[in-house]
Amino acid sequence: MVPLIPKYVYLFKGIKGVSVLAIDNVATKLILIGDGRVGKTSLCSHLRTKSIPGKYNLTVGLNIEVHETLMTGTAVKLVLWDLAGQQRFGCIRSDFYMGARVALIVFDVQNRGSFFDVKHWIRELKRHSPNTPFILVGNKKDLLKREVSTEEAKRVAEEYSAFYFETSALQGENVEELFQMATRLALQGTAVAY
Ligand SMILES: Nc1nc2c(ncn2[C@@H]2O[C@H](COP(=O)(O)OP(=O)(O)O)[C@@H](O)[C@H]2O)c(=O)[nH]1
Ligand SMILES: [Mg+2]
Repeated sequence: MVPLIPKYVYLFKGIKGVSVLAIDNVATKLILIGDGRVGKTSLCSHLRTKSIPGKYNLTVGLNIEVHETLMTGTAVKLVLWDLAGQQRFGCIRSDFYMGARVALIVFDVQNRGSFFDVKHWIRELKRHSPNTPFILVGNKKDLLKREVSTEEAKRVAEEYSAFYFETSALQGENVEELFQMATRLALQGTAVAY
């Protein structure tokens, strides 16, 4: 009986391997936009330990990372497009927006200017990719000296029928929930059950 055990395990691994391959091609593009230093890269970093190594492309000033997640049993590759520099709205190439299934528009709750610029980022997203849904993200919620209240940010999100999340990329608060919701939005209208 002993030699049968490794054989059985091998067969089981084989079946598992096939099923993983079958669902492996569910990939979806997420972009992060917002002023510099609001925490876009930090939000991605929080997911990094669970991510497979992504591509770092200096030429176009982009960090592209792949984060694997599960949506009710289906493996999904969330491809995160994060600008490597401190680009301003109006300066970003249109191929950055192309094919984006969901966008995170991030501001810093301690920086009123970054909240003010949210409207410009929304306009830019609508211009390049009018059908891409977005989530408004107020980051650095761990900081006590706020310049933007939750109510105020919620009102802007409601204006565009968007979700609003408050996160702390530093402490990891609400980050997992944010990306789960983003994945849900990204997969809307695809054949994947979630
Ligand atoms: N207190 C606090 N600092 C943060 C948070 N997220 C990012 N930071 C800090 O803000 C700075 C800019 O973050 P970064 O992720 O590079 O911003 P990006 O330019 O939007 O990608 C860094 O010094 C981070 O450590 C947060 O949630 N709370
Ligand atoms: Mg960055």
